[in-house]
Amino acid sequence: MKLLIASDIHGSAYWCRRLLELAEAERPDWLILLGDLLYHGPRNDLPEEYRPKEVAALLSQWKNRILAVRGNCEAEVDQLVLPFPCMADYALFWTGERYLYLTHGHLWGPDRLPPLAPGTVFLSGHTHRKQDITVENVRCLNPGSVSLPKDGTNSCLILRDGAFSFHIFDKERTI
Ligand SMILES: [Mn+2]
Repeated sequence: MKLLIASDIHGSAYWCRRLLELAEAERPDWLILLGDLLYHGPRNDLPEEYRPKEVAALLSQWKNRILAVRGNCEAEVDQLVLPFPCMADYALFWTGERYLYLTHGHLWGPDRLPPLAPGTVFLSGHTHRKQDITVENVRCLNPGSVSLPKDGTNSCLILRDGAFSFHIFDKERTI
């Protein structure tokens, strides 16, 4: 099982293309998106090539391979333009080895964990900062933000052969 896990695209067509280019190369079983897909949100600057309609069209090409949860910037109308479910507050995903609890991060986070079965990995975005910490025996991972990082590097997360690793995008590429 290979998973590509990303969060906080925030309507950037450029970074959405970079993410999908990586997905084409990695061929994950699932592309997991932890919310804040289309809109920049009032607290953020506009990301590079801010074009929500184009992001919706790009993500639609991966509709059968995307598992998404709702971010705090998602609007009800998003479900009308995205051909995969995007409005759930959380999802549980079985990798074949363990459960992943997937959520955006504004409702639950490493400092406010939901009740989890032992061994479950907690995955959230929202802070736009990469994180890999263990809280009360729960591993908590954050892929950072694809488009608007607050820790200096645009990033996502890959689960490959049972191990998580961060993917850091190099910045200076046109696509
Ligand atoms: Mn966000």
